[in-house]
Amino acid sequence: MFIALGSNIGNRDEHLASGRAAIAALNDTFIVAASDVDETEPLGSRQQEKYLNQMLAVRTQLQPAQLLDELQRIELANGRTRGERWASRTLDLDIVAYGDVVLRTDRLTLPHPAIEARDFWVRELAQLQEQL
Ligand code: A4P
Ligand code: MG
Repeated sequence: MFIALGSNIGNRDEHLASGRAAIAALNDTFIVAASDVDETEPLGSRQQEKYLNQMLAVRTQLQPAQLLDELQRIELANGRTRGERWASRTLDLDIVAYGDVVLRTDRLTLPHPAIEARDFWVRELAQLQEQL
């Protein structure tokens, strides 16, 4: 199971570290590998600060919807406000893939539709595969 972290406001390194710690603290959940932290140009046309992005390989007993609840709680605890889509954010946590699960509900699409479209995700996934 892979979780992508992104931050482009404030102390980005601290937001990622805090996200990693909160994920590691979830019940029956373990971070088994971490990619490098990448600094990336903001996607899309709007003016934004650069992002720090990172991906984690995680083992968890939580079901996808439960995991999404927890990730959204962690985002909020890290000062995330939900305005317009793709707005700047302190911490974004996306489930990139959950095993072989294919899902399309109002709340959750798996695998994440951008899994092959983002160069940095492809690079980070490759780094994780090497460690597993
Ligand atoms: N949702 C559906 N599927 C998933 C999933 N697999 N993982 C729903 C997580 N959430 C999922 O997300 C909107 C809704 O997507 C959630 O309520 C959830 O039910 P959000 O985090 O509130 O909004 P968002 O992040 O602005 O939208 P979205 O579509 O998740 O955008 P992305 O893909 O997160 O892109 N540029 C760089 N360089 N690096 C980035 O990381 N990220 C974004 C946002 C834009 N530009 C970026 C980056
Ligand atoms: Mg998101």
